[in-house]
This record gives sequence, C-alpha cells and structure tokens, in this order.
Amino acid sequence: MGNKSVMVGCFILFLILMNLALLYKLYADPRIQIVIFQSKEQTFQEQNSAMKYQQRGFGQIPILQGLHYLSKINNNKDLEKLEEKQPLQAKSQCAVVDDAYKFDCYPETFIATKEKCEARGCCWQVGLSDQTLDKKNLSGGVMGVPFCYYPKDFPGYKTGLKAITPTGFTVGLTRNTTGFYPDDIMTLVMDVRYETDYRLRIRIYDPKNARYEVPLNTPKVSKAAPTQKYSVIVSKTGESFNFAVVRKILSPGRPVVLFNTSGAAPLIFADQFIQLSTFLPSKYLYGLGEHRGSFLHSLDWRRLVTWNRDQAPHDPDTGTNLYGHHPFYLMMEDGGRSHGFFLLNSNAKETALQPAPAMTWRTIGGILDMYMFMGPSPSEVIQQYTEVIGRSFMPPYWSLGFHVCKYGYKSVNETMAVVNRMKEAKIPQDTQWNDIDYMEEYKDFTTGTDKFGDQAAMVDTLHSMGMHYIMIVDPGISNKKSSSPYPPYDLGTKMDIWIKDSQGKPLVGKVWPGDVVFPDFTNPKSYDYWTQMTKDFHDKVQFDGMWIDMNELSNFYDGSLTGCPENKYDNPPYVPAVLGGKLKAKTICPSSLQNFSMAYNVHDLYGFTETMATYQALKTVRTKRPFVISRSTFAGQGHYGGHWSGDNFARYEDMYLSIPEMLNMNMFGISMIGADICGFHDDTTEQLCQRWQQLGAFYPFSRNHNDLGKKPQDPASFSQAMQDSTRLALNVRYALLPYLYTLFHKSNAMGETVVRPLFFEFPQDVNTYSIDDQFMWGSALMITPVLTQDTTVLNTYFPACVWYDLNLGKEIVGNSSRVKMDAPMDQINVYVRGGSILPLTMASLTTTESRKNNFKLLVALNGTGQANGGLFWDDGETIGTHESGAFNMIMFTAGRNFVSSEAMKAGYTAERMLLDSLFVYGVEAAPKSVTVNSKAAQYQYSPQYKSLNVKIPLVDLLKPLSVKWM
Ligand code: MIG
Repeated sequence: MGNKSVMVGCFILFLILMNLALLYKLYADPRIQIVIFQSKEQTFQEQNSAMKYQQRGFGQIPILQGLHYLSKINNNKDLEKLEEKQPLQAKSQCAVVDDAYKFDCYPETFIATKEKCEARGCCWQVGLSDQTLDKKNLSGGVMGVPFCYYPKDFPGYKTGLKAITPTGFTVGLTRNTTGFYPDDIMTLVMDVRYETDYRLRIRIYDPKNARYEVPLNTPKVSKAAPTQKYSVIVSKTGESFNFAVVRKILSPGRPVVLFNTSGAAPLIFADQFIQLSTFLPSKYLYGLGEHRGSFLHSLDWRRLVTWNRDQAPHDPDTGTNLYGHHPFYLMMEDGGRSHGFFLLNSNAKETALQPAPAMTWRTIGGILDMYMFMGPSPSEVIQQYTEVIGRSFMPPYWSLGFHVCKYGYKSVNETMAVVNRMKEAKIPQDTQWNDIDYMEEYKDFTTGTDKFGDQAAMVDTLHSMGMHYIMIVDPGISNKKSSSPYPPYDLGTKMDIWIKDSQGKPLVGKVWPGDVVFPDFTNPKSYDYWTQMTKDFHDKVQFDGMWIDMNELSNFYDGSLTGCPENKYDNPPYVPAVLGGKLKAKTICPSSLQNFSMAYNVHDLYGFTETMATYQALKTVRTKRPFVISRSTFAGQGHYGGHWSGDNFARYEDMYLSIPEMLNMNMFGISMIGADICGFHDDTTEQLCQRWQQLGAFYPFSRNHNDLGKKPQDPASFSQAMQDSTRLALNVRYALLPYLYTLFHKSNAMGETVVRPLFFEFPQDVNTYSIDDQFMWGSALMITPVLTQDTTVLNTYFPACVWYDLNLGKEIVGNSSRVKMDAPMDQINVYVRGGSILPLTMASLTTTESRKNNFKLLVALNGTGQANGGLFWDDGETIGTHESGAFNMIMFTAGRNFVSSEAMKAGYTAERMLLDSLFVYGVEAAPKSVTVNSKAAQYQYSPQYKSLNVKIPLVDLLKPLSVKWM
C-alpha cells in the first residue's frame, strides 16, 4: 500500500487527541488567550487596511448581501452605519431578499407550510407557481425558489476570541440560542491553517467532544506557509460569525472573493445537521460527484445528493445519489483563473446551488474540514487537490488495451468464443472478463467448474495468447450453512471481521448468493483476510486484476435481514434527499458498526476501503502492479484503483453523458475511468455501438460490457463494416498507447489529468467552459466523437491555435469558433495540437505484441514552427519503477527544420527502444535533403498536407537523435 490514505484508526485517533489536548491547553490558560488575542487583532487590522478592496473584485456578489466589511466600505465605522440603516427586524429582513438570494430554510423533502416555516423563525413567501413544493418530493434535482427562507438576522454563532497558532489562527464561535435541529453544538473552533502558499485548510469542529473525522491520510503541516496567495477574513469579535477567503492579486488586478458566508444562510452546527452557505465568485462550477449531467453545473436551484447507492444512472440533472462521493468542486474565475474546494466529510450530504451564485453544504455528521486550492490554472488546482487525496495509481501497460466483458457468459466456452471471434476479426483485445457467472452459486472465491467449465485452464490459455483476465468479486460473503466448508465465511468469522449490527452481531444482508455478511474494510485485520482469500483463489485461477462491484454497499434488504433499529442514526432528524427516502434504502443500517465508526459515518467509504484492501491483496499475491476497478468510490480512490460509470443504458444520451463523467472523475483524481461501451442496459443498435466504440477507444479505461439477457455486443458480433470501423478506432488507440501511458505517468507523478476538458488547456477562452462533447487527452489531442444518431457532420469547436487532423496531417487553424467537419461512419475525428510531439507505436492485437514494435514520432509544429513532447517507458508492470529509477524518460524537441531527442533518464534497458519513423506536420516547404544523425535519410513530403515522413534507420532512443531538413 502507498503512503496515502492509510486507514490506521489508532494513529489518527491519536492525532485527534493530541490536537484536542493542545487546544484544551490553549483555552484553559486565559493569559495565553489574551496575549495571543491582542497580537492577532493587530494583525487583523493591518490586514484590513493593507487590502484595498474594490467593487469589481467581487464579481457577481452583491455588496449589500455579500460581505459588507470586505466591500468598498471596508472599515468598521462604515459597516456600523450600514447596519444602522437596516434595522434587524424579521419583517423587513424578509422583504429585502431577492429571489436569487433566498436560502432554503426548509430543505426537508416533505412539504413546508407557512406555520412550520415561521415556527423556525424564517420567512415565508409563496412563489409564482407551486412547482417548488411538487418538486421537493423528488430526490435531488431541480428545486425552484424556496418559499421558506432565512431572514438576514437569523440568530447563529458569534465570533469569539481569535488566537495565533503555529499554522495560522483559531477563532472561537459561540451561540447562545438553539436552532431548530436538535443538539446544537454551542461552542465551536474554527482553525485556519495556512498549509502552503496555494493551499488553505479551515476546520470547524467541536473543541470539547471529538466527532467522527474521515481517516484520510492528508499531508501534515506544522508551520504556516510564510507567504500565501489567499487571505482569510473573519468578522470582528462579538459580531455575527462570518468568514471569507480572498485571492490576493497583486496589481494589476483586484482581489477576488472566493468564498463568502456573509449574507448567506447561517452556519448551523448541530449534532446531526451541519450547514454552511457561501456566495460564489462565478457561475462556472464543476465537480461535486458522483452525479449524472452536463459537466458545467447549472446554478438554477439544483440539489446534488451524495450517499453512495447502487443506482443505475437515469435522468440527467436530477442530482440524485449515485455510486460515489466526491465533495470537491473546481470553479473558473474571471480572467481564466481557477480555484478548488474540498470538504473532507463522508457523511450523507447535499449541496444546494442557487443563481446568486451561491452554494449551501448540508451534511448530517462529522465536522467541516475544508481545503481550498488556489491554482491558479485548472490543472494546478487538480495537482494541488491530488496532493492532498493521493495521486492516481500507475496502471499496468496491458490495462490500457481494450477489455471485453458481458454478464451472462454461461461457460468458459462461451467466453472463449468471444475472444476467438475478436481474434479472427483482427480487432485488438488485451483482456477478457467474467461477471458473476463463473462462481458456484454466486459465492465469492469459488469457481463453478461443473457448470461453467475450467476457468483456470481458460485463464492459462488467455495468458498464452498474451492476454489478461479479470473477474468480478462482490463484497457479500455467503453465510449459508452447508456440508462442505466455505473458507471465506469460516475464516472471516474466525477473524471477526464482519460488519456488525448495532447489537454487535454480524449484520446479515442479501445479495446474489442469498444471505451474506460483509467484511469491514476499515478493520486492519480484513486486509489479511482479503489477501488470504485472494491468494487462495489466485492459487487456482491466475487472474490479473479484480473488478469490485456492489460496494456502495448494495443490499437487497433495506438495512438487514431484520431491518434496522429505531434510533437517531437510523432515523436522523434530517435526511438528505436520498433516493428511497431513507438512509437504509438498498444498503445496510446506518447504525451498523465498523471498526472505525458507525456506517452512518463511514458508509460512503466502503468502496474506497475495499479498493485499498484489494490493491494490497493483489500487490501481495501477484507482486506486480495491481489493477482494481470499483463501482463505488470516495475522494482518494484514484490512488488505488479506477472506476466505471456503472449500469448505463444503450442510448445516445448515455454515450454523451459518459464524457462529463470521465472529465469529472479525472478531476477527482481517478484517471482510470470509462463507461460500459455500447451500453449496459437495453439491447444496443449497431450504429450506436459503432459510434460508442469510436468514443470508447478514447476512454482511459476502455471496456465493452453488457447485461444478462441482452444480445451480444462485442465488436466481433456485428457486421463487417462495424468491425472495420472498430478495428480502426482501436488501432488508433493502440498506436497512441505510448502517449497515453506517458499521460498516466504524469498523472501518477504530478497529478495531471489524463482526460481533461478543453478549458484546462484554454482557460482564457470562455467559450470552452461549457464544452463537454469534445475533450482532450493530455494537452496534445482533441477528440470530437459523434454522439447522435445518423450524424456524419460535426460542428467542431477549435480553440485558437494550430490543429492537425490526426490521420492525414491536414492543418486547421483554430480561431475560437465552430467549423463543419466531416465525420463519416467509419471514422473518429481526432486532432493534434500544434506544438506537440507524440510517441506512437504500431498497433497489434494485444499490447504484449505492440510493446515489441518500434516507436514512431508524430511532430505537430505550432504557428512558430516549434513542438515538444516526452515519453515515459518501463516494463509496464513492475511496482514503483518511477521511485526505483527503473524507467526511461525521453524528451523530444522540434524547430522549423529539426527534431531531436534525448534520454533524460535511462534506467530501463531490458527492452530496446527503437525508432523507425518520424512524421512532421506543418512543414511549409518541401525539403531538399533530410539527415538523421548527419547521414542522408529517405523521406517523403506531401505538399497538399505539408507533412514530412522520414524513414529512420532504427535508432536507439536512449541515444541522442538529431533529424534535420533543409
Ligand atoms: O445488479 O454482476 O454494475 O456491471 O454486470 C447487478 C452483475 C450486479 C452490477 C454491475 C454490472 C454487473 C452486474 N452487477
């Protein structure tokens, strides 16, 4: 296991206790408080006067409803005057609120009334239609202007004493009235930590009683960064508590308020209801997963719910809870800058968005542990985020090949028939998968030899073909009594690792094999258990990776065999708008007990912790790079495994929506992501499947999978034309694998995304902010798939730079507008960005074969005749080659009449890296001669496409190379 996210409960608890002890000391000694408080107050004043806030810097935040003391009127006298003019009386406080600034005071899914609303001390105003009420019955989704909203003077926390700490400062918060949810925590601490100059952390928590915190192993910082790109401003001691985070910008430019609670809904911190509202600096909001919908969020009264659930993604933009939980957003600001926000909290929650623009977080447990990342480029934001949650794992090279799967292959023969017809059709395929069909009575770690056939021999055959094999494993372990021993149950029982019900007995759920118990992956012992099970099975069947499904946790009982008890966790005072209406719906009881905490707190970590255990098991058993694909995920998943988007439908809309899903997951640090190509539910059609195979050739995780009882949809099961087109698309993918692999390396080593939206590369171009039907592979390739039926022309957006059609080298000079491009049925349109050099190889039917082929270079010159690129290479499966140095890194540079290459690192020499050709796009005139390392070389020049092909007499890429033309 890597150094991130280690679930070592005791250690983290120890840290929490240390923290509490320190705080206790601080607060217990009044002298310390006073001294620190005085010096801090000074600093605050200095800070205030040093900053010249100007109105423009506020973006769309209305000054009066925004953070008054940050506005132009930024000294306290002006603020007092302002408040005098606005008497704090409920009636007038209700009247002054414009619709866009109404913060929902009755977020419950049941219907509010005037009486119930006013009983909360809130304002009631019926909107133009009663749509809001109707819609509220839906889970998540489109809401509408709330009828019941907070008055501006709603009583809440007051700002208390401030104190300097080694990492920043703390503020005490107190309230003296209670709110309308039970058990307000009357005293809180806000701990502001200047962790780095670009990363801020703010924790708001109960200083007296330790509450649940997500055991993610984030960076530990003991000293404040000496300089910061941000400042944090807190209302004055004695005032209503509010805070803002401001991006400092030195002239020219103005500070930008990134986060601002003033004028938004009040902070609520009750035992089981925590709410934090903020105004936002723009409407360009991305992230907040896992949800189905366009990449750019609408702020038109949306509610996004998270509580991991086995749920086929259905209507878009409903905001309903799906498989994963990623409380992270990225926002574009004016001028192409961006920042990120991460709420490290795993409880059930919802995020409400409104047009102000503003956002409200509501979570029903844990603490508010917030990170902000200052970027300023979107790529930097993601690098800064993955520095906290862990970088994406380095995948084995073979996993970048094409994968084929289906639920319902009844036997080894049926499975191999697919493999063989793919081979016959000469369509690349690296990995064959099996779903639950291979098991004996759907029991984990069994192989149904009698009915299914000899799985072990099949896997040996696949290996002899240079292919790999992955099978599904579900978390539920059958507890059925039987005459023959079932070690997975017996050992788990002996090791005492099952999730317990609130009475301490193993909780009984139900999945495919019938009644089951579930390993608790927050229990360190379950790592040994899972490794043992993996080893025992691997001793029989030499699989190469694991597909972990149903880990939301999915349960066919609501809660358990015996339901759930009645208590404040199974029936909390506030339930986010989850599907099924109850937290226990289709999963285990929230009051179930796990080693780290109750399922109420750790439920959404199940898939993530199972991924960690599976990664560890594979690493131990195979001693090669693990490959784990998980349906359920949480922030940090990407460090251990990938994800697929679950049970989509064979529809054009689902094909399109796989792109925003892929872009989001890359932002969440999960580089290995794909959707079931051609659709899981429903029978696909040939045309849809053909287009989807073309798009899917550009999923980082490229797998065709479909449901039980649906007709086969592996590419070889279709017509010749469909096979030809799929072969072509996959050949392009296989040719690009050295580039893709290098992107994965950069993702692993530096936190860059593999797949990214256009605006990551063109942040100044606002037109790109809403584009999610085109996407980039790294910085160099733009993919523009056909996503609608009977379509052979695309209106493609070209950001302003030089592009080349990947196949022909035809130049397109982008000028930030749309251009009609032919998109015939047998083609996927891909463009290379001028300025890039891509390492390629020839495609073969497997990566085992294609790795033996020579390299080729594609050089795409930019407007000034330059380009560069790189290639990361190693054996493709050894763990930690980057750390151990067993890799090569080759850098390529090109100018108007040369291309050169140099090995920056040559730590892997077991295989030779030979280059046999060079393609240069954008060569203005036909050369008279071309030399390779000073010797004359053969070449071809196309005046039509201005492309130059040079035949390279097998040059070793570990040695310097120089190609010149005149
Ligand atoms: O509820 O294992 O998302 O990919 O084929 C069905 C059978 C359980 C759900 C997965 C799907 C898989 C299926 N599983």
